[in-house]
Parts: sequence; structure tokens; C-alpha cells
Amino acid sequence: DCSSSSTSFSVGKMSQLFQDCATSPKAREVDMDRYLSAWDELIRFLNSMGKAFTFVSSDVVEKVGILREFRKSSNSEHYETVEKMIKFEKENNLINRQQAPSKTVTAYGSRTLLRLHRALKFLLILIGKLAHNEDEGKVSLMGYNAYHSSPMSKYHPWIVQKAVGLAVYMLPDRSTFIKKMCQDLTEQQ
Ligand code: 1PZ
Repeated sequence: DCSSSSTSFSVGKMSQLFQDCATSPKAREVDMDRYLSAWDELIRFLNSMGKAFTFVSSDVVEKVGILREFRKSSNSEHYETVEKMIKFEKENNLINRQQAPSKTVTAYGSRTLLRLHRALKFLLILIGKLAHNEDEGKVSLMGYNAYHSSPMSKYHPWIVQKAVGLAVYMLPDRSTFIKKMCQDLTEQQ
């Protein structure tokens, strides 16, 4: 029905949103609102993966929420693009702290975006593996290897790494995964 299709994941939409993040070739910056919209689309996909991935999607929802809060704050113009945010947080000495003195400091934009961006690298590696049918065609192995070769795994505590090691077994087989991901494209054929 219409209501569910309007909220279901679209790889075409996600891809377009990520492409649209690039501002004018002259400015060469990454537009924050568009970047977060692209992540909203990715959250839809994560939500369709089932309960085993709730620990992943809830973390992403939180991080996207943190960055959206900055866009709504009195500093919002400093968060229009990734480049402006980093400049602003650097100038205000909000990043590169040795340790976070308080909970709110851990919520600064640059560190939040860095975590989302490391995760995108994981997604890129995973899609490459799916496309080339690597790792003996086993999606669990693709997920596991993509995770461990992505820049995010080494920053995760042992317990998160273990949880990911279990979650990858809940991934569907390759053709189901690809169908799920490319639903909006295959429907047109
Ligand atoms: C659908 C395939 C999923 C396979 C498993 C991929 C697992 C990725 C790792 C998930 C970890 C989630 C638990 C939360 C971890 C957080 O501690 C960290 C660091 O944040 P901090 O604690 O410092 O605030 N969060 C992250 O590193 C962000 C993780 C985002 C993962 C998004 C994956 C999106 C990929 C979609 C795949 C289809």
C-alpha cells in the first residue's frame, strides 16, 4: 500500500541524497542536512533488517539526532556544512581533547560525524563484496570481513565487536540482501 511504500527504503533515493551532499564544485563542501537525510534513508534499511540490528540503528538514530540538534541550535549556521562545523569546533577548542570531561562534550559534532563516516566506509566495503560475490558468497563472512577491514572496528570495545560478530549471522543470504537493498530498482523492471 501507499503508506508503507512511502516509508520503505529506496537505494536510488539514498544514493541520490549522498550525491546531493556535495555543494557547488567551487565550494566543495558537504551539506549537513542532505548528509543527514541520506542517513535517514540508511536507517530505514537498517530498520528493515530486523530486531538483531536494533543496537546498530538506535546508535545511528542517536548520532543523526545529535547533529540535527546542532542544526536547530543558535549555532546552526556553523553546522551548515561539514567543513564549517570542523572549523567552528576547532576554533572553539571543542575537538581533539585528550579525554571528554563531560557527557555533553562527547556529543560534539565532529566526533559524531567521524563515527558515522567510518560506518559509511564499512557499507562501501560490504557493497563491494556483495557486488563481486567475495568471501565464498557468504554474507555473514562479507559482513564480518567488511567490519574488520573498516576503520570503525578498531575503535569499538570488545563487547561491540562480539555483538557485530553475532549480528552478521542474522544477515540474509546474498540474493535476498541484494533484493532487499535494490527493491525500488527491481520493481521498475
Ligand atoms: C546491516 C549490516 C550490519 C552489519 C553489522 C555492522 C555493525 C556496525 C557496528 C555497529 C555498532 C553499533 C553499536 C554502537 C557503537 C558505538 O559505540 C559506536 C561509537 O560511538 P560512541 O560510543 O563513541 O558514541 N558507534 C559507531 O561506531 C557508529 C556505528 C554505525 C554503524 C552503522 C552501520 C551502517 C551500515 C549499514 C549496513 C547495511
